Amino acid sequence: MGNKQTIFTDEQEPYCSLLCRLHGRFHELAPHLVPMDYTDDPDVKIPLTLIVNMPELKENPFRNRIVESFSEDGLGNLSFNDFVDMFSVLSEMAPRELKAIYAFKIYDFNVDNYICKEDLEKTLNKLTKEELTPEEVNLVCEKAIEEADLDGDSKLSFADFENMISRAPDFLRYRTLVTEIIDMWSQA
Ligand SMILES: [Ca+2]
Ligand SMILES: [Ca+2]
Repeated sequence: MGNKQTIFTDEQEPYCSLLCRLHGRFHELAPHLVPMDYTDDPDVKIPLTLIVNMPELKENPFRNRIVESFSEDGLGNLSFNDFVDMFSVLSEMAPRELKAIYAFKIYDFNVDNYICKEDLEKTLNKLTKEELTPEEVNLVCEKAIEEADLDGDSKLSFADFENMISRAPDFLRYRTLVTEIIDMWSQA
């Protein structure tokens, strides 16, 4: 599981029954791949194509990026540990900081550890269901980077991204970009 954080904050439900329930969901997705007995921690992974059709994800415009971001093999396949991590972070109760870390990964489409203008354009187009003209998208993304880019390299590191989130209330008229980044998780 590497050093990824797995945080259960759903106090309504005991840890064990939550884990059992998630295992049940994992098994249901691919009964032919996933054994019921997990005592030996079998090396089983479920492909992205099966995961993205789950009710929690199938309406989410970022479903593929979400699954890829939690996939330790980077190919979109999820082990049970990856699957548990994904549900922990998607949980309404997950700390904002942890959501921000994964939001950054998700919007970093080309996985270079920066959010550049192209990443931001893809993000905005998905969030607004392509209702904005290309000129509007261009303007918003340019302005967002200009305002959040602390070190002036014209792309957003995680520190810049945190800066963008903290400035959300002033974030042009498209503050929704940032609030939705956070809110979409709790709706997932
Ligand atoms: Ca990037
Ligand atoms: Ca920067």
